[in-house]
Amino acid sequence: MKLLASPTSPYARKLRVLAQELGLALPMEDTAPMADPAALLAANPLGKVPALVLEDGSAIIDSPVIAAFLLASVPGQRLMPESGHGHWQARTTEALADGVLDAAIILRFNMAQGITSGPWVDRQYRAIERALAVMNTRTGGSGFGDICITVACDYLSFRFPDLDWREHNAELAALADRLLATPAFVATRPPA
Ligand SMILES: N[C@@H](CCC(=O)N[C@@H](CS)C(=O)NCC(=O)O)C(=O)O
Repeated sequence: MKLLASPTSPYARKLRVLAQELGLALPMEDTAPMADPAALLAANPLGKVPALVLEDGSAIIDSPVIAAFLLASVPGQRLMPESGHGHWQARTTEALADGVLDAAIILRFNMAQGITSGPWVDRQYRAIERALAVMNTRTGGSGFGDICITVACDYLSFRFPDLDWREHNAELAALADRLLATPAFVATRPPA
């Protein structure tokens, strides 16, 4: 299997860290989504990375679905409970962290068009702030949830260096300090 992804995609980083922690080989094919390469559109008509292409040529798309697939590939994995309350809470933490990324990416597309203020922009910043505050209370819930949170926080550091998410979120800062030093996070650091 191979992951169509770009080295700066935070959704892909979540999967690349997860695969390393699960002991799975997940070769990445460097794919620039905005260029609409044929291989990506064949795997994902939405034209988004990451997309996972399996040995038989079929594809799995959307990072939460791909994450669920990777986790299910390793019976007995310890990164997320396979069922019950802990399972759904871990997936909710993933949705919160992915939502921070979604809002950040909306802001970036707006910035690229010169839009840096207005109600829609403010709404994204407020969503990010609220989600960070809730994630700050959810660290340590599961290994997978902690990966998702750390990926989202580090993406903010990467793309929004002026947004000081550490200031009011001490638990997030402590988590990120610990996880960002691990080999899987170091190996998937986005290129400058
Ligand atoms: N919900 C998707 C979001 C993926 C996404 O937005 N990827 C960005 C790159 S980080 C992309 O491919 N953007 C191109 C586009 O929106 O056309 C996931 O979790 O995989």
